[in-house]
Amino acid sequence: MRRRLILQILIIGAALVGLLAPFGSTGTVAQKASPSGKTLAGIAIEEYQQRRERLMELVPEGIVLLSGKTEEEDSEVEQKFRQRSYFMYLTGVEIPGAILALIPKGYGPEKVREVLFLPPRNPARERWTGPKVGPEEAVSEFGVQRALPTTAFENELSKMLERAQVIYTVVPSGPSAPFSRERAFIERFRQGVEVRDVRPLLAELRRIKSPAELALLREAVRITAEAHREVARALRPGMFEYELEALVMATFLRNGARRAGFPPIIGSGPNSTILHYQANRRLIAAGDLVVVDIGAEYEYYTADITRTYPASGRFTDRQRQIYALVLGAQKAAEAAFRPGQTTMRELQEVARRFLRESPLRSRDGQTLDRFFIHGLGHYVGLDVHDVGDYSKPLVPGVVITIEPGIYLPDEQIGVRIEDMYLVTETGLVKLSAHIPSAPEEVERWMARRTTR
Ligand SMILES: [Mn+2]
Repeated sequence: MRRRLILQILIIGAALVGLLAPFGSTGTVAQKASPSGKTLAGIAIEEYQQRRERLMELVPEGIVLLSGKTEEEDSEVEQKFRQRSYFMYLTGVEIPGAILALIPKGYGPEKVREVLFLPPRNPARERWTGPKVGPEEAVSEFGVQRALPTTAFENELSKMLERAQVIYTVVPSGPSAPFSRERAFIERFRQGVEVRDVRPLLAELRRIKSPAELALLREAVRITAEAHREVARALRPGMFEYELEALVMATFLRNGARRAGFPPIIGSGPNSTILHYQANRRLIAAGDLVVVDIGAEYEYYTADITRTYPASGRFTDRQRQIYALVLGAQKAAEAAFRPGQTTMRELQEVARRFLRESPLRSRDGQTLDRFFIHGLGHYVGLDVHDVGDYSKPLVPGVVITIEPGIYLPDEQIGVRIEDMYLVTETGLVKLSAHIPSAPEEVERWMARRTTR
């Protein structure tokens, strides 16, 4: 339920020289999948090659230009580097300042079809940040056809453009787009060349997850389930919300997650009714409900799973009624699902109707669907709110959340239950099914709490 900037602007050509940042470790989950034995962030380099090939098939008449993330220029303190999701999807490369060019028709005497531009190596800098892959090593390390220093980019680009009529890239959008460096760059090359947005094409590729991606997502779910178990065992009145946040983050990192896929939401009492509550500063009181909406990011794939806990270990009657209704809405959506036919919007309508038909009311007599104030779910993947068209039927290979919620501020009752599902040929597979969600199961889970 958090709105992240999932479609961050990709740069083409801007900031050709970036500082070098840590080159990420490779994972263990999907390493078997690579004939060459080489993986980048848990995905075989052959799979990255296939992704680039599939994109090139979609744009035979054009070229694709994508820029990776550069180092934050206005940040006082170095941040951990996270590659932009679109760039990561096509390359697995985590070197700041990289640029990818795909030329389906090929260019130059060798008819090269893919070029990765990397900042030249900087030995003095590497004393600080560790050895980096430079253009010389990139062909073997990353499985790209050709690698060149970013200093050669403009020169090469004019050769690539000789036979292409269309540039596919991430076209900046939003209020600041006209002032962006990306826009200025596009304008320079606009003469005689059409610029189109590559995002819809990439979003459709990213919507369907490969077996290797699913393995990483399952690991992210496993780690997130661990964190929920720790929360259920530790939670009691008199704790601060941030103590649970600390437990969650420790569990993520201890289990090999790179980071949280989004800031953990630990909302108790009145905060349980604030959808994107992230301050996590409140002292938890007896009788509170505590919404815990968390997701570990394993390699680049994030989980997103919410449970709502009674701080005292038992739901009150009213809390239990609301909780059961939310759970019922989730089950109604599950039951209505038909692979390859149902859309997210239809599921949403099923859940809404379920809430509307309940005899339960708010204090002022309204039906409770009026207090389900967000969408029922979303795709999950490289981004927590992953890309993909929501008007399309949910086909095998997509991974979604189903997360109904009811928020009653004047009763300090907020309940959200969120699980992750893989769509298969036969229906939904609930990836987070092993995390208790029935009210009595949650209470039993919490009853094993350690006493202090
Ligand atoms: Mn979510």
